[in-house]
Amino acid sequence: MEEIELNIYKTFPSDFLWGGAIAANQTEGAHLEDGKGLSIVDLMPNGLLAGIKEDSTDLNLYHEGIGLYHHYKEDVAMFAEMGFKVFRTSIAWSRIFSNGDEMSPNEKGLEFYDNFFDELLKHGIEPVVTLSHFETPWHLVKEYGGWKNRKMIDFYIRYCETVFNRYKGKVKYWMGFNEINNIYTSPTAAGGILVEEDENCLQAIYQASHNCFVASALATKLCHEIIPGSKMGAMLALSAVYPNTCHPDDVFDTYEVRRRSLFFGDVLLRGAYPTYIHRIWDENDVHVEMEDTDLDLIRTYPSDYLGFSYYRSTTHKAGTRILGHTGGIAGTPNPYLDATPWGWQIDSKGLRYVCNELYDRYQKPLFIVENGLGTNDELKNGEINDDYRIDYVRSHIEEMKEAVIDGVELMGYTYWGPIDIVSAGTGELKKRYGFIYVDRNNDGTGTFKRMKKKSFDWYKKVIETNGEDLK
Ligand code: P53
Repeated sequence: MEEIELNIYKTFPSDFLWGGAIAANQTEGAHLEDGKGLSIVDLMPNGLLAGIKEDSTDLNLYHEGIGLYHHYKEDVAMFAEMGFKVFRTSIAWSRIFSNGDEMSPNEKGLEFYDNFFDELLKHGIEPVVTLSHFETPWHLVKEYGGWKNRKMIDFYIRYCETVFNRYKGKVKYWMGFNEINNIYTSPTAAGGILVEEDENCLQAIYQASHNCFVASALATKLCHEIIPGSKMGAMLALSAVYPNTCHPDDVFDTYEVRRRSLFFGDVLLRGAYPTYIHRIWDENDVHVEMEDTDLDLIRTYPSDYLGFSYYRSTTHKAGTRILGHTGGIAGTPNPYLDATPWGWQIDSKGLRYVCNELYDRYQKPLFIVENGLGTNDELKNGEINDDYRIDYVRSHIEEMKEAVIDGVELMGYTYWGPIDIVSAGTGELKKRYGFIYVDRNNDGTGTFKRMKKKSFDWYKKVIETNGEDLK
């Protein structure tokens, strides 16, 4: 009998990728600087949940972000001090192709990421790059209808080819589309489309998704060809969803809600449309246009790993499903959990649950690329004692370790917002995630000065001990 080699871990593997994660649009600022064009968030002053407001005069905090475009050396030095092995950020597509449909890239934009990635590598930090993080160039949405239009595949692939060639010696880990499954609730941010009042919303969503799946397959192919040994990940929002009660209707409806998210993983990781989607399409009059070779491409070039965000759990009551409309799944209160001031229920056990659920389903490596606590921080005598943040991260890392012992293949953990950033959901700065405080406020005041919070040294020790010392 052949001997089977078992990967049995009692704790995190020694090459576990500890680090932090941000997105270009929530941090860089430098609005329209060095040839950057408009991206969708530039027209979302109140965040993605409020959506596009074309003529709004409201303050848009994304325009200045936390000034990372000019502060990145100082910031990278602080990430290095915490011992980050990896750092996840996105490339702002509209810095490379300002409108999105140009034939040649903007050299200034390319130079910025060369410098940024070099700075990370100089400190021994490997970049992990999201290609599209709620950052579709506005021109492509307005003029072409965004991802509803198949032409987007060509624009996206031109952008991918440009950055793969440019950064091939610097970046090995990539992700195609941030939280693509959020297209149901945030079609513009996650799917780069505008849904008209009189339009069949699900038709638009599934057509755009299909175009993204083809683009992802082509990008994965290109990535492997241009950068040998590289890994292309899918990226989904996969916080946990529980049934509101043990009533079979709640249980089954919750399963259906979850499936709507896992659908994206099913296509991107297993390389095929699952059978259950046909009933959904049929009942909603959805007809997805495909070209002959699309399904072949999707099958031949699946994603290499699954990156996902996990913040909380929600509970779901049968009949309250509002997929396909902005606003999201509100959920019912869970009496067993505490919530943040933003109503996000804190549930570390849910992370172990989700890791097991996803690994059972896909048997591909998982990468927790977002997890963190966004809340108010109070500055007292020049200090921030964010023990609540330490508690949050500690309990999630404990459950992550359990998942590793359960047998889940976990590549790494990048804490979301290791430095305070502008929130994606609500476009504000008051909802802080950082181990590093940034002096910048909702009303646009502040010096952009950086300062360590108590959690900074704590996270440094966690990485130093490979997740052993969580005290
Ligand atoms: P914020 C919910 C709502 C909006 C964006 O969110 C979200 C989610 C969580 O699934 O997605 C991610 O900033 C996103 C990040 C974002 C983070 O969650 O509203 O990938 O860009 O910042 C946290 O607190």
